[in-house]
Amino acid sequence: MSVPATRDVHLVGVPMDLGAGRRGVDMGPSALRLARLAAALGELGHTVTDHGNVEVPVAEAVPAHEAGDLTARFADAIAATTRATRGALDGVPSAGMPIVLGGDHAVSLGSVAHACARGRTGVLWIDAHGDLNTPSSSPSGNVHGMPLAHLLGHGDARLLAALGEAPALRPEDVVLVGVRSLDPGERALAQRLGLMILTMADIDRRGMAAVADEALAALGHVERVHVSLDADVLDPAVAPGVGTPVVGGLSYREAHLLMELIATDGRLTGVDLVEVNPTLDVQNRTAAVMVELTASLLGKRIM
Ligand SMILES: [Mn+2]
Repeated sequence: MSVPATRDVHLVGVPMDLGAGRRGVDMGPSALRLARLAAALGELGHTVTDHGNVEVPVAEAVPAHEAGDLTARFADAIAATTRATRGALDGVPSAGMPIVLGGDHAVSLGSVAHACARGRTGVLWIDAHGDLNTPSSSPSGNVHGMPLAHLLGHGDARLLAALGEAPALRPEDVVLVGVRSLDPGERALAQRLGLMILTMADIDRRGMAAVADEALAALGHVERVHVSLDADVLDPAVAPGVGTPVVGGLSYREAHLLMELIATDGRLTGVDLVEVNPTLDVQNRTAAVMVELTASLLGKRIM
């Protein structure tokens, strides 16, 4: 089994909770740093540079009319943060591996757009949800339920403009893994685009090893693979510190196996660690699990 060479890892925090329905996920970058993310990767031989945090508007300081846009709450502020995130990632050398610390999943608007601008990139969206709503389909107006739809070119014009010049992500360049909660509009968009969604039922029936192989094979046509890891893909018993928990998620071992198989594949070019909410967590357990999974993703092995 091949193990990836040591990498030049770059941490970029995006302390944003504007896309989430529940506050506190803006403390995610701190929780991940406190859980010794840099040290865990350093112990594997990687060099780690921490770029600090992108500046993100505070919800209370955003004009009330924008916060009250019930179809895409805080869209202007999230668009600005998307641009700022892309700008911060420009500081990562092209051979480096960015790890974006969220923040709610809307931080991936910036990270995935940036990855795609550097070259055609396959995305593994590892999540309990589809994040495929648009302002017209979203039941909540919370943008953290919409980033993947926007990256695919569908949704709010302000958010789409913030993704930059890179062409939208192609449907065949995305695989969702671990999904167990889709809104009707999300299911319709996924079917219209022909997205590959590997659900918890697929993992139950065929096992994680087969599902991971299937996901990576579906992205066999790209040289770059970006992992967008939402903590809520894990079972809430493993990762209680998330804003939108859904029962029946990945076990600790299933999640590690998925990370190990992605690492072995050798095409990983970037990672998002999102939706860790310390205010809902138990003694930083969720951040600790996310750090352990990141170590597996970057080559940690039992033997
Ligand atoms: Mn998500």
